Amino acid sequence: MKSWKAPEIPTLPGNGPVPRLFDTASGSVKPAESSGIASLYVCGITPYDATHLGHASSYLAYDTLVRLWLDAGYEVRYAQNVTDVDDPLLERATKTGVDWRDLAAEQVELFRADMERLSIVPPDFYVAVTDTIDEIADAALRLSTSGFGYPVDSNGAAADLYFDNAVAAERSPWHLGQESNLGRETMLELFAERGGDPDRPGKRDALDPQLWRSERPGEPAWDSVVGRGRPGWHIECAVIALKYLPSPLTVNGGGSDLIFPHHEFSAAHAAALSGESLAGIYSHSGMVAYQGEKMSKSLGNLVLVSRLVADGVDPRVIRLAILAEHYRSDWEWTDAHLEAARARLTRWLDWAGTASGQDTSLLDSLRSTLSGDLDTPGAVRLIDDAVAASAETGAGAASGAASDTAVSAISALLGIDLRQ
Ligand code: 5CA
Ligand code: ZN
Repeated sequence: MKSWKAPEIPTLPGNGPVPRLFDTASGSVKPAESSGIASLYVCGITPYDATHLGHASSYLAYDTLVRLWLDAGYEVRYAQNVTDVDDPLLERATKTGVDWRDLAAEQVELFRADMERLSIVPPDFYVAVTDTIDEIADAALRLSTSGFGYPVDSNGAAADLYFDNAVAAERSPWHLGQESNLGRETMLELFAERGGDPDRPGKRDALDPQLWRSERPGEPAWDSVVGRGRPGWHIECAVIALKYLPSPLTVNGGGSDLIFPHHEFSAAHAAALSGESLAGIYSHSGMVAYQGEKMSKSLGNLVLVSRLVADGVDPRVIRLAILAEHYRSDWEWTDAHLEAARARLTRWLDWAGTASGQDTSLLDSLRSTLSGDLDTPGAVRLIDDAVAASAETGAGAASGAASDTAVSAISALLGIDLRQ
């Protein structure tokens, strides 16, 4: 599937350090390094109610990682999916009386436009689940025939397929909790909340996730080697990651609401399929709230990128408002964030208008700050300080005066183009 237009990234002198990134599985900050290509899989949208600021903050976090990898001199390979067949999408389509395919296509188009406006580096592989059904069914079959999967009867319909967590713990480099480090009680709660079915009779364990759902009346279904039906959620991302990227991934990323069950079981399926861990680092971005609760499609408390832009907000202001928060923190969007970012952009633009010369001092400090777990608020402070110092003292590199190199660094590393 086509992705979107890539932003222009200026070339900077020299290379930055390899970025370090917090890994949920080990609970530590680790170098996001690779001996070959740096590979990244980021979970994409379920295409309805796109693109809200929570989505934007998650894709912006991994955009920053890609920019730092490129600056470090790495070749990057990046894949992202679109969950274009899933219960919540089907429910929304039914409720609003539109065809689920039309809803998905329209929302993916809006998402692409928003990503382009926000200067987010596109994935090399932008992959719809509905274009990958055969590979996912093949993987479900392989898992079943090799003892990792088993059927569960479904009231007259053909059986559904489930993944056997206990077998995987014995026979693959994965065990339940490896990625999330959660206790069973918490897992059971989150599993029920986030699309799982702990109480389904016939499962060997309440937390075994579904690999394949056989056709139900009124639901989309595809003919496949495991019968007519559609894929389970976690196997989709495992199969797309394994198909398009070298294994193990350097980084598997997404919002923290995906830590369990989604990334735990994507890791499980991938380990059973490939014999290797899915990723070296499991990275998660924090949740953006609005009006006191997590911004979510189900609650409807959304601020859409396209709405802000239609209201005349410069996309750089949206980007800057999000970058001022650390990607791992949970925070609440308010109009004050927008106002602060608007004023900041104005100050930065005035400063950049006076740029001259190739002084690299700000570039050096941005590189070293950002490489510490994507510290964008720290980077924003560095630029604020330079701008403030230059306003006070007038001239001279040490006084924070703008250089052409500094302006290019802000564009390449933070994606804020101050030259227009
Ligand atoms: N299609 C699946 C992943 S395979 C999915 O979670 N789609 S989504 O549309 O619900 O979310 C897309 C991405 O945005 C996910 O990484 C999710 O964690 C992130 N996200 C959703 N809501 C928020 C929020 N309020 N704040 C931050 N990130 C969010
Ligand atoms: Zn996913």
